[in-house]
Amino acid sequence: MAKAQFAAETSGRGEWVRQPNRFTDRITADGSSGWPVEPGRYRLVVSLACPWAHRSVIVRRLLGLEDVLSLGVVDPIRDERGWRFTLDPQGRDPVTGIEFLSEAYLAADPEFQGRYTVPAVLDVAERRVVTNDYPQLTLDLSTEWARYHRAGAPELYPERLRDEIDEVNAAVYADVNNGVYRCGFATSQRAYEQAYERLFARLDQLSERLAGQRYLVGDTITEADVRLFTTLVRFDAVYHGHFKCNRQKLSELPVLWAYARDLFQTPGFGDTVDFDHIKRHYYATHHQLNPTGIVPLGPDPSAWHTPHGREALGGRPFGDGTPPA
Ligand SMILES: N[C@@H](CCC(=O)N[C@@H](CS)C(=O)NCC(=O)O)C(=O)O
Repeated sequence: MAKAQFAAETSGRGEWVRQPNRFTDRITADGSSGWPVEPGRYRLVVSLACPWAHRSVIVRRLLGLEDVLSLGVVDPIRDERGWRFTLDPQGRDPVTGIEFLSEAYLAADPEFQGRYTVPAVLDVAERRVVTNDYPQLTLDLSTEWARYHRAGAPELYPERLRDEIDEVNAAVYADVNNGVYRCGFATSQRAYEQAYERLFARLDQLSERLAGQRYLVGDTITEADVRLFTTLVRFDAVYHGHFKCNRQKLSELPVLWAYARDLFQTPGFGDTVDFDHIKRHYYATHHQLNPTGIVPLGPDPSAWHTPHGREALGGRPFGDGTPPA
């Protein structure tokens, strides 16, 4: 991230303030937005390092949308031009032909001056961004794309639980998903301490909630679990050290650690995690936090596969549906 941009997202009190999502068009079943759901028309571009993008990778897989919405993965290391397709042959995304994600942002708005962020959904033919609105994106995959879900896809955003899911998501976003960034990117002691207190107070509250129930809302996995998982799975690998979220490690918070392992071992979750991309991205691109760019070797990821015992709480991960293949 460029220094100037970093400064632009820091308040006078040293608090990190995230930029709004600029492209908020929606892809809809009835096409009323001008962007109809259509197999093969769009491409989801993600970094496997990014927790916001990771949500969409999990939801796409849980719902079985792989053949309908293709996936482009950028190099975890950005240069000053932003996310690159350097993992692909000739350094180009094989479907859209672009080298940098910025090309798709500037095709949508030549005046755009914000950060070129993942996840982004591109219109393949026009090679332009349709949306980078990551919170709406996963909800739309659950609802607007329903016609193309696999048989047995779980209901991640069931109508009867939406209010409760939205409420949990709002708190988890403010204090946990974005809270770790507010710790890591704070530029004053006070802003860091406030973010840290809020983060761990919320984690304590979530521990209490999850002590007696297997999932956050209802008795099956939902969008709420997806959103909490993507932060928890990065916690010990990057947030604990790099972002100074270090009251405890996740692995020292028994309820949340078991909950996170339970999800990790659920098809669609752990099989979408790439610790190499995660660690290299955070430690090697935030130069203001880690000027040497050295990437730590630990922690040992094998602990994610140990028994969690959460089956004893009941719950039916996929409800009446089935796990993805
Ligand atoms: N779109 C949101 C969230 C997505 C986001 O922050 N993605 C990060 C990766 S985790 C990104 O793409 N950053 C690019 C950059 O900072 O230049 C935002 O602008 O803050």
